[in-house]
Amino acid sequence: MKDCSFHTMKTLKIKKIKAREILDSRGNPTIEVELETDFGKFLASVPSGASKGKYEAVELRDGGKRYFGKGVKKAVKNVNEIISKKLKGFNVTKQKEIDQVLIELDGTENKSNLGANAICAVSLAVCKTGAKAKNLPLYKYIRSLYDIRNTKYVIPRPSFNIINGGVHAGNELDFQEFMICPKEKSFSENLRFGVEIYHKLKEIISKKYGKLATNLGDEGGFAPPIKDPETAIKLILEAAKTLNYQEKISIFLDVAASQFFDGKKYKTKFGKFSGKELANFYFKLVKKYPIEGIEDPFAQDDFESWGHFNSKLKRQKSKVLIVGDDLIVTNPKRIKMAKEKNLCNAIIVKINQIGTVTEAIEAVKLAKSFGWQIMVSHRSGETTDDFISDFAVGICADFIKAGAPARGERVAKYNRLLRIEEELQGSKI
Ligand code: 2PG
Ligand code: MG
Repeated sequence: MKDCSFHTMKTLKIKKIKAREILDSRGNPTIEVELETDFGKFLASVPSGASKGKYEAVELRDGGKRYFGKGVKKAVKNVNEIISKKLKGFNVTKQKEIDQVLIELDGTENKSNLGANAICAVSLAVCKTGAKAKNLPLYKYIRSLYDIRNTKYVIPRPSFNIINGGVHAGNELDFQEFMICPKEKSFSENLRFGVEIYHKLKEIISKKYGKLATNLGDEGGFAPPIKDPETAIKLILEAAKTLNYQEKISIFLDVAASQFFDGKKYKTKFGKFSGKELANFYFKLVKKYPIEGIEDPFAQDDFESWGHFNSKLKRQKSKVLIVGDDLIVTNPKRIKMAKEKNLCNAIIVKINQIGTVTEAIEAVKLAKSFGWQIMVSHRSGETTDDFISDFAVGICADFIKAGAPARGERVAKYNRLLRIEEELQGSKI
C-alpha cells in the first residue's frame, strides 16, 4: 500500500499572513489579521484607545483626508509586504521567538516603524493559531507558553464601567470611568449582579434626569448630565442598594487624570486642584464609599502626586488599589520605574499598549513579582475579538475590565468568560 502520510501530515508552519482594514466600535479604522496554517485560518484584530498614554507604543495611522487621517492602510501594508514575508515558514507555536522577530524587524523603541497596531494584530493571531495547533483552549495555551506557575484556573473579577465620562462621553464628568466590581466567586453571578445594577441604574437616571440622560458613552455606560464624581458614585450605590446588592460590590474609578492636567493643576468642571488637593479629595472618597481601586488618579508624569498618595495610603494601612494605566502603559521599564519611586500597587494590562503578547506577559510577571494586582483591560474603541478574556484567565489576572455589560464588542469578552467558566466547571480543574 502506498504511504500517503507525507501528504496529509499537518505542519505548524505559517503559510500566509494577510491584513485588512476593518472598523472598531467607534467607527474608526483598525487592523485585522488573518493567519493561515494547516490548522486553518485565524482572525485577530486590535482595539484602539481614546485616552491614550503618552508612553504607549505607536499606533500607525495614515494621516491625510481618508477617514480623517485615521486610516490604517500603511499598517496593513507593513503586515502584507514586510511582516508576512519574514514570518512565512515559522513554527506558529514559537510565540516568544516570533514576537522577538517582530520587535527586531520594527527596530524602534516604540514600534513606530511598522506600527504597534500591525505588530499586535500579528502577535495575537499567532497566539490564537498556536493554541489551535496544540489543541488547547487559548487560556491554557497562554499559561503553558509562559510557564505561569499556578495550578488553578480562576476567572478574574469583572469590573463593569456603568457611568462614562471624560473623553469617552459627551457629558461634563471629568472622571472617565465609574465601575462596579462584584465580589462573588462565580463569574456568572458577578455578571448577573453587574447587569441587574446596570438596568436599575438606567431606571434611576431616567427618573432623575429624563430619558435623554440614559444615552451611552463609548464603553456602553450611561453618560448622565452631571459634573461631580460623587453624584456618579451615589447613583451607582443607589442602584445597588435598591437591589440589596450594596454588600456584594465595590467601586473602581478610572480618573484618567492626564486628560485634565495642564502641567500644574488638575482642571475639572467641579474645581481646580493641585496634586495634593486632588489626593485629599480621593482620601475623602475612599473613607466615605466602598472604593476598591483608583486608576490613574494623577497624570502620567506627575510622580510626586502618585508617590504622596501611595505612601500616605500605605501608612494608613489602606487596601485601596492605586492602579497605573497611562503611568505604566504595560511597559516593564515603566513598572520598574514606578516600583523604584513607589508610585502604585496595581497595573492595567493592555496588550496593544506595548505591542506583543510576550512583552505584555513580561510586564505581568514583573508586576506580580512586586505583589501588585493585575487588571486586564479592553480599549474604548474595541472590536468583537475576545482575546483578552482568555489572556486574563491564562495569566491569572485579578480583574478584567471590558466596559459595561452591554454592546456587542463589550459583551463578546464577558460571554467568552461565561464559556470558559462552563468549561472549567465541567473539567473541575
Ligand atoms: C482606559 C481605557 C479603557 P482608552 O483608560 O483605561 O477603558 O480607555 O482605551 O480610551 O485608553
Ligand atoms: Mg485607564
